[in-house]
Amino acid sequence: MLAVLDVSSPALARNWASAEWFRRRQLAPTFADSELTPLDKFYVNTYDVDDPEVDLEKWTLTVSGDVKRPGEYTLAQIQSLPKLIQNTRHICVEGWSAIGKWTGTPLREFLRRVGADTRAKYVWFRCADTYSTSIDMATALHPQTQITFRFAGDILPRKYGFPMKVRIPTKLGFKNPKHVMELAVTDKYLGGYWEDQGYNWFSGV
Ligand SMILES: Nc1nc2c(c(=O)[nH]1)N[C@H]1C(S)=C(S)[C@@H](COP(=O)(O)O)O[C@H]1N2
Ligand SMILES: [Mo]
Repeated sequence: MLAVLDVSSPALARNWASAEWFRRRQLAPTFADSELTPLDKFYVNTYDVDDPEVDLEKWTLTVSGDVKRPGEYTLAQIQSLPKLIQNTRHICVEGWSAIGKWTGTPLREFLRRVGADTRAKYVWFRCADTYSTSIDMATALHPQTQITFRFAGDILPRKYGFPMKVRIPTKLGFKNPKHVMELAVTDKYLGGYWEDQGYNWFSGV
């Protein structure tokens, strides 16, 4: 059964108001279209496979943990949320960076719709290629943290994370999960693929 996307509460609104503090102080730079990295210079980085061959017919985003409306969300449901286009820089620890145009919905808007408990410490992501990462709640509520389904004006290409990635311009590249299958709101520290191998968990830019 599909969960329903709506409803807000004053308690959650207070939490988002406190997230304003974060918004005012730390916005990642944004760029003009003329500054976008040419697509043939936009690297693909994966620890294993570039395309885990997600079947869109079967794909849903599983939402679990401390949320009022857990369950399976379709891409159509997520795409019906307010959209935001951002030109931001992706920085990989392996020594490359690139400026891209990403379209999606603020993650905080989605968290609001699913009734996430924003007092929880973390949001954890599981990907189709078994990659994973997790972020602090303040970053999840940051206005530039985006559920992304379009890149450079097109459907997100498979090698860049089809059907959905989470774009976090305030974090290093490895904390931007591609091919996301599950999102969990939790107080439990669940680390991530590279984090478990010693990469700094916070890794802000
Ligand atoms: N599912 C998944 N997401 C991932 C990775 C991965 O291997 N699998 N690699 C990370 C790393 S290290 C980087 S730099 C970026 C690369 O994103 P891009 O291939 O879209 O440029 O994806 C991140 N997200
Ligand atoms: Mo990376």
